[in-house]
Amino acid sequence: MAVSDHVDFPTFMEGVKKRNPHQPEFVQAVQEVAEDIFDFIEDKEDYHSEQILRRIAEPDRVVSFRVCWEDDNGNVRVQRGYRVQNNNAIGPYKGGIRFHPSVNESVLKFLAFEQTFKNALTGLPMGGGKGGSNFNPKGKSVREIMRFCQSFMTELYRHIGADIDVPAGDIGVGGREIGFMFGQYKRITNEFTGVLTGKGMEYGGSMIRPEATGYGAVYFLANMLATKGMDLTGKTAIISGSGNVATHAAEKIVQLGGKVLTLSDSGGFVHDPDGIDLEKIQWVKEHKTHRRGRISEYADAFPRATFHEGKTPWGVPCDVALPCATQNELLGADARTLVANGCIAVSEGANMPTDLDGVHVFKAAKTLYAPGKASNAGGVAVSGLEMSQNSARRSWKEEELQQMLKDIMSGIHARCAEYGTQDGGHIDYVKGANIAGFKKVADAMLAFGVV
Ligand code: NDP
Ligand code: 2IT
Repeated sequence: MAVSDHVDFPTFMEGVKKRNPHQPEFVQAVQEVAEDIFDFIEDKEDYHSEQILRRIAEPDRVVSFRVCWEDDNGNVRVQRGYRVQNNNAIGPYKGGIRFHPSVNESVLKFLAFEQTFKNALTGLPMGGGKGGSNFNPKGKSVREIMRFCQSFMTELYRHIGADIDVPAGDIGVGGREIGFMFGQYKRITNEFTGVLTGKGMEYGGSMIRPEATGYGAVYFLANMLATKGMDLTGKTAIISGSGNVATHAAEKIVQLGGKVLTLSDSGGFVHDPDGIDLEKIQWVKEHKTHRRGRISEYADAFPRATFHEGKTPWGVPCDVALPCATQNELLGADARTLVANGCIAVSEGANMPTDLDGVHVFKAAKTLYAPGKASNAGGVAVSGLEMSQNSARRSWKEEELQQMLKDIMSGIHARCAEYGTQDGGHIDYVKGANIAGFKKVADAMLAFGVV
C-alpha cells in the first residue's frame, strides 16, 4: 500500500479503529474504500493536507434518541432510534431508514458512509445519510407498526427536511411505513413537502421507485456482461433475500431471458431447478408482503423446489449471483466457491453483502464484481428523481423514468470504468466506484475550506 506524505494506510486504519471501538461494520466499510483511495491520492497533495478521507469517515453528526410506544397489550416498549448524517457536501443528506433488531450505531454509520459515495456516483445532487431503529417489525400488528412509526417520526422530524435530509425505505421499511411516517411529519409540521421518498402514488411518490433498486442492479449486471460481449439470455442466476430488492432483481433477470434458481430469507434458501418464473415471483411478493410468510413455504407451494434450512445459496452452481439480503452474507469461502463454480459476474443488490475477504477473492479472480455502492444505486437514484418531481410539483411518466433509470445505471458503469480499468482491460469496479464517488465529494469539500 502506498505511503502518503502524512500517514500510511495501516496508521490511518489504526486511527479509524481507535476512534470507533466496537464498530466492526463501520471500520470494514472505511477500509474497503481506503484501500483504493490511498493509491489514488498518493500524488494529490490537496486531499492529504485537507484531510479529506479522514473527514468523510467522520459523520457530520449522529443523532440517537429514545422511541417509546405502546403495544397491543398495553405494554410500554422502548426502542432506540438513530439518524446518521454523514456528509452533505454535494446535496441534502439522503438515505434509507432500516427497522431490524440488528440495527446499531456501527451498522448505520457504515450505511451512511457507503451512501455518501453511492449518491455521488448517481450524478444527482445528494449527500449521504442513514437512519433506523432496533425495532423488529416481525410479528407486530399493523397498528403496532403505525404507533412505532409515529413515535419514531415525533423525534426524527426536527432533524430532517426537503432541503436538509430526506429519508426513504430500507430493510423493514416499505411503502406502508413511509406512509405512516409521512402522515406524522405532515401532522406535526403542517407542511406538505418531499421530506421522504418511496411515497405512495397518491401523495407524491414516483413510478418505479419500488422496482428501481432490483431492476437497477440487473441493468448494471447487463452492462458488465456487455463489456465481454455477453447478455443475460439463458444465464442461471442465484439471488439471496426475498424482499423488495431480491424480488425485483429476480423479475428483471427473468424479463431479460435469465433463469433464477434461488431466493432466501434469514431462515434459509429455496432452490427451484425449474426456475423461479414471473408467476412464482408474484407468489413470493404476496406471500412475504401480505401474508408475512417465510420463504421455506415456497417449497410446499412448488414441490420440485427444495428448502435448505440455515444455509445461504452460494454453493448452487450459477453464471451470475446477486446478494440482495444484508451485510456480510457472502464470506470469503462463499466467494471462492462461486469462483470455482465458474460464476462470471456478481452484482450486489444489498449494501456490503460481501466481506473484505470475499472482495479480495473476486478482485484477484478478476470476476465481474460490482459493489453495492455502484450496482444498487438505482433505488436512491429514483428517490432523487422523486425529489425533483416533488420540487417541481409534477410527475414523470413510467416510460420516461424507466429510461432515466437505465441511463443512470449506464452512467455509473461508465464512471466505474473511467477509474477502474486496468492494463489488459479488466474493470475493477470496486476501485472505480470508490475513486469516482470519492473524487466528486472530495472536490466539493475542497471548495468549502476547513469546515
Ligand atoms: P426487505 O426488508 O424488503 O427484505 C430484506 C430481505 O433480506 C428479507 O428477505 C430478509 O429476510 C433478508 N434479511 C434481512 N436481514 C437478514 C439477515 N440478517 N440474514 C439473512 N437474511 C436477512 O429489504 P430490502 O430488500 O429493501 O433490502 C435488502 C438489502 O438491499 C439491504 O442490504 C438494503 O440496505 C439494500 N438496499 C435497499 C434499497 C431499497 O431501495 N430498498 C436500496 C439499496 C440497497 P427475513 O424476512 O427473514 O428478515
Ligand atoms: O441503501 C439505499 O440506497 C436505500 N436504502 C435507498 C435510499 C433512498 O434514499 O432511496
